[in-house]
Amino acid sequence: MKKSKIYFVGAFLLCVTGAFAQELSLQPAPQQVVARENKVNLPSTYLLTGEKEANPHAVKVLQELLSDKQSGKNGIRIYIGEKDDKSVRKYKNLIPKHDEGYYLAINEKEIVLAGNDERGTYYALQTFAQLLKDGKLAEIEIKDYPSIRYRGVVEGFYGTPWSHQARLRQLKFYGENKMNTYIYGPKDDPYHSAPNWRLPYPEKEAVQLQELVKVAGENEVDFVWAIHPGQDIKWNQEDRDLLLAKFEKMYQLGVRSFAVFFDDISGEGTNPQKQAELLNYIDDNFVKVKSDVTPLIMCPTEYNKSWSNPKGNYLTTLGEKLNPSVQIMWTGDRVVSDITRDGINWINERIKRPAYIWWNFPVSDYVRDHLLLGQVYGNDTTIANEMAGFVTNPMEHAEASKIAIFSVASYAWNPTKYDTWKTWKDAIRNILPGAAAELECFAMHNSDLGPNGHGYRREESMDIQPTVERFIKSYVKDGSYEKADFETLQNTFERMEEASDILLTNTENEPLIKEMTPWLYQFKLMGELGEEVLKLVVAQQQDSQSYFLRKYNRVKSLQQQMFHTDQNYNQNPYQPGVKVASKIIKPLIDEMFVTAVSRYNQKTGSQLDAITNYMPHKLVSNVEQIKNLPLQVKASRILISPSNEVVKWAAGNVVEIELDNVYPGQSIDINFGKKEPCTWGRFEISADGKEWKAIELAQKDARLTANLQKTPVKFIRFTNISNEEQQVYLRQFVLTVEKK
Ligand code: LTM
Repeated sequence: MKKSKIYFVGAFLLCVTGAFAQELSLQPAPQQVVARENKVNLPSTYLLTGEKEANPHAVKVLQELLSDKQSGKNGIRIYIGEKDDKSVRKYKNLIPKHDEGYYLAINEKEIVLAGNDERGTYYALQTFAQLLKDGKLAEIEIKDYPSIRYRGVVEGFYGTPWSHQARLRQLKFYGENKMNTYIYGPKDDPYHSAPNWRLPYPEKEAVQLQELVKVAGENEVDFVWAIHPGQDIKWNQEDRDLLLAKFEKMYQLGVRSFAVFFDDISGEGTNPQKQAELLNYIDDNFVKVKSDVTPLIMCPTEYNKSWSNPKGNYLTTLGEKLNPSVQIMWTGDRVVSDITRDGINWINERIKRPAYIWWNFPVSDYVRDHLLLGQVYGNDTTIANEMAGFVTNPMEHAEASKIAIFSVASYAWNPTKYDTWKTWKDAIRNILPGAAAELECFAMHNSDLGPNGHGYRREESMDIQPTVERFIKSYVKDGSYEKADFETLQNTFERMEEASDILLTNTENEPLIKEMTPWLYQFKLMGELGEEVLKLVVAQQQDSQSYFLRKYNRVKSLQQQMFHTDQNYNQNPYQPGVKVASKIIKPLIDEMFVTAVSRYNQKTGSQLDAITNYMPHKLVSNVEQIKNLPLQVKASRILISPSNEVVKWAAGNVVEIELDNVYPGQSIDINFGKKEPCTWGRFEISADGKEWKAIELAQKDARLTANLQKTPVKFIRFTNISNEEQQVYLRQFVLTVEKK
């Protein structure tokens, strides 16, 4: 009898070394693996049993995998099918009794691919595909199933919706990584949201949606179509009928899973009683009437703890009134937050069912100048039983989002075996095998979001953090540093340049490179800048004035080129520009530059400027959702970075901007997303922060404007002078001044 070992894969990977371990590096990690240490050579002939009854999508994958082999009587036996199929009946007891579970066995005589259900068989095939490398298979037995029932993606961000081609690629990717859900809900699709949610899709879009539904099915993904009617819904029979008519239209396109979103709305549409009535109506008159529609999903208006009114009864009303089969989405303790045990217990108690998690990462619609390519971490790995589903809201960059999506697939399938670092590296190798080292370098330094209104931050540049801390501490103190640290930094900058060049010319995944191109340009410049600043550090210490000046001029030129990239690429109206390596590397380079230049100035009596880019103006506010929003400067315009969600602005609360100097004011342009006359607010300006002058704003639709007629201004403020909380959107808040 051969020696066998039972491992739970995380431990297993630690125990087995060398090439064997590599080949068994399965993602997501299976629940249980029994591996023997010898290999099976897949012969050129096979004898397949069960292909007529088994899940056709699984059979198709198998046939593709065996396309270079022949069917023949003396070949290896392959059994494929679902638990009650004749082909795999004798293995029935070995198949995990879980939805989407499967049993997979490979030995010299036979291969068994047996699902507890159709999707289980399909997932057995996906694991088999990973094991099948160069026609060589490890002798292995796997019993596997997902820990979380629904796993996938909610395309629920603001910004340019994914293209049709991008979505088709995504669906294939989900199937390969055992994700079973794609929720279609791009905020900027007008037929998903107000005002056009009542209308059918135009022909072209309808045909594309039909194709997406079909391709989702082929990849064993539920295509969930979501509607977002809350901003202008009327609680009457006419709108109910219109909503059902729209669902019926989508049903005719093939959709069998539906969601209703009530997030980011204000006014009448937020009433929980009415929302519950509508959803139950849809559930009773549509979902349950059709025999083939999956349970309805809803996203509440209070979709995170920080927004739930402690004195209100919004969530408990939904919990009590909504039909038990309706799934309720939840983003955690905040809009953007990681899911904890306490947090999920808190919500489950109120909604009387396990929450369906809408995880707002790597979505970047509130930090659009950043790419979020870092690791997925922070979610509790022991709460699978407390949640109904886990879907990630991605970036508008579909391919670049795959790093996080791959990781979420791994987390949601088997959270207790989820390995953050390994999965991140595997994700990168999966997405760009030919330039994985370069993508790793780029992703390592493009992970954090920068300061943002949600206060959500991520680790970045972890590989060099200790070096950076040591170097800066000693260099700033007395100009000394370890040679090894200097060399590490030099290598890092060199690697950044190399990685950018190699990625920019990569042809393996063109859509990915296209999405990343502006950031790759910027990353290369950042690497060059780092190298030049290190040279500046040396030149300053060597007292070589002419060399120092040469390097100083080059640094200035690189800074200008970076400014140019920032001003000309990715010019969206929200957070325009291109930020890279902003958490560790940029501050390091800036600090080295400032220190070297001021020491040079001191020594030589020169007055070279040591300005890096900085924000000279300040935002001060006691409006919770505004106070952490970044300011931006675009030429002579100073703006508050807009926010996507409804802002709750309490009576008396203020938003104030303090400029670094007094400037002749040109204009103010504010948009709170409301057409009703803005009688609740007062706008004022001041040159000294003591004497304030109220300025009348002209209103056209939702825009509030005034010409400031060169009045000297250093401070501006907007106050809620009404007696009640206002619910508004911060679509635009721009002050324009005259700059010399
Ligand atoms: O998170 C939810 C439920 N809704 C919106 C999303 O559409 C948006 O992408 C994220 C991140 O900005 N925030 C939201 O409030």
